[in-house]
Amino acid sequence: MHFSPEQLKVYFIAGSQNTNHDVDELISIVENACQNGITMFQYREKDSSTLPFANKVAVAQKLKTITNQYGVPFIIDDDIELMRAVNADGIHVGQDDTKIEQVISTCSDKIIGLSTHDQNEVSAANKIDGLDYIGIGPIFATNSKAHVKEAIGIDSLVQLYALANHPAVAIGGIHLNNVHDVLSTDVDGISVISAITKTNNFAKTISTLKGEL
Ligand code: TZP
Ligand code: MG
Repeated sequence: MHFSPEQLKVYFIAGSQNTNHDVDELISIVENACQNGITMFQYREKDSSTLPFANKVAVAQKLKTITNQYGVPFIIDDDIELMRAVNADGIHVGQDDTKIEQVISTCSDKIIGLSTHDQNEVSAANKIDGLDYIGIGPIFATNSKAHVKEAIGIDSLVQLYALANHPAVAIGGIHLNNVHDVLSTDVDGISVISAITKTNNFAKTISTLKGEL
């Protein structure tokens, strides 16, 4: 799938660890999120995830069938083998994951994203050809990621986005009560886990994350 920065607008991330290891609930949430307007999805089995590879492939295939129906790009977190197994649209890696150089050289046909946290990481990302977008964060404190780095806040988001020469999505602790501050920056989009996995109103949550409400 061709990448365009508008796809970053509401970038939902989830894996079985975000639904108490209930895979059916994960699938149902992703379907609801697609129906209500997310623009990109990342399947992220990490942290306390216990799914064996074969199960990840089975879940990823189901999720990709759903996201395809809605034209939502399907991205895999840090697993080239899984990405290939289901012919996902892209791959996202963090600084301590599979090296971005390896991802670029082996996945040039895919959408490629990289997480960044500070000026050094954004400057280094600026020099990487073939990178489609960066994540900047965590913006606020979050419980959704193990070993998460310190929250950087809105002022640092503005500075890092100004420095960046790739489209960027803000991530970490973004909820309906603080998304307005993030939307007031120029950042291309908002990425969330719990704002969507824990919502009881998908339509309202996703519209608010888009800045429509
Ligand atoms: N990377 C940086 S913060 C984060 C990830 C995967 C977790 C975001 O989850 P939430 O629930 O939106 O804070
Ligand atoms: Mg990652």
